[in-house]
Amino acid sequence: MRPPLMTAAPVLAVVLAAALVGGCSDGSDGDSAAESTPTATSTSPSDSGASTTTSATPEPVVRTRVTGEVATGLEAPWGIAFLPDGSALVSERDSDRVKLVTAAGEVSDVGSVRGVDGTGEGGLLGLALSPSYDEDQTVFAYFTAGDENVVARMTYDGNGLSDQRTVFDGIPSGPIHNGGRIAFGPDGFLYVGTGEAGQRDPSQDPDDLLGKILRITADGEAAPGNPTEGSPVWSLGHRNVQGLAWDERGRMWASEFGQNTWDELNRIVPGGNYGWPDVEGRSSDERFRNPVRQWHPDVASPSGIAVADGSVFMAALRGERLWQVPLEGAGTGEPTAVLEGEYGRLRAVVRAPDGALWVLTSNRDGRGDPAEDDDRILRLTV
Ligand SMILES: [Ca+2]
Repeated sequence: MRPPLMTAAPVLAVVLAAALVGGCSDGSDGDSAAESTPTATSTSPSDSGASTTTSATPEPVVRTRVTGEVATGLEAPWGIAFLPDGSALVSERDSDRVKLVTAAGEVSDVGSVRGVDGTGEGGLLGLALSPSYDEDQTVFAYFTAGDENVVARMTYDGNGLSDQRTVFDGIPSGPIHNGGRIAFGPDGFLYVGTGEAGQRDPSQDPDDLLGKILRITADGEAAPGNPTEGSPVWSLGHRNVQGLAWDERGRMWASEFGQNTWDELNRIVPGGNYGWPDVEGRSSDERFRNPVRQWHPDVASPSGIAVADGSVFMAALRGERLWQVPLEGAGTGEPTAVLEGEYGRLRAVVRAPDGALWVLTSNRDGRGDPAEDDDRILRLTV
């Protein structure tokens, strides 16, 4: 099932490489350096099977391993937001319910989100906690409401959900590719990953909300300082963004589903055009920003991402594994994978307040092969 455990030597090499940031030979700024580094392709086009093996050796099992199951018996959990006390709110895509999961593994129901009406990949998707939750007890949710996807805010007072109010709407929905991840950035604004809802043209249209990363205020207005004043669009040319995270240097990362050839991990810059549908994965077209890493969909199909311990972690649905992409200077080190085939489809990964990673499985989303205890939340130490 897995290659034998490796020694700590590769890990040491990663640490050393990270310590030698100043010694990187490219000497240029992050994006262009990463994009022009030949080794920044995780899999070569001709050998996805072989490269899977290559990528899995050495595995970072010395550093990242499952230390427990926080919860079981969930139904297609999708979004997760940690509360100040270390418990988490978790959305279930198809039940419209929000669950409270404590660090000790107790699961309770805190209520439903009103107006969720989604089919296929739609439903109750991302959750995010207000940066000033201690004062306002506000939680944000992204969900499908019939023919559109919306962002709503509501109050969670420790017992239940109330005062629900839609703050952003009009994102067309579809049976596939509804995006759905939302997250507050270090700047205090809410970032929203949308999909293209199965349509090709909207991603390159700056006036269309599909195929974008949006940046809005807590009241749903276009955030000040966006590339086009008054527009919520932060970046364009995306296909289906379901993972958003920032590293310790404040750089923004996003995962994205490709069509048939390349899934992507992108470094997001304001106004950046990431190519879809004109290009999938890397290209030499200077109009578009290249992914920092790319994978074939059979080993990836990425949803949520998180940054922890100097790496981007990426939950893979079809790939049924957790990718770890070490951040090294201006670029990234060779990705490695853990949990390959062990827990099925993985929907989200998030860093808990205690530093552990929580990983949500997605085996009851209609495409998985659920075990009796699915879906689960796994706890990993990094
Ligand atoms: Ca792209």
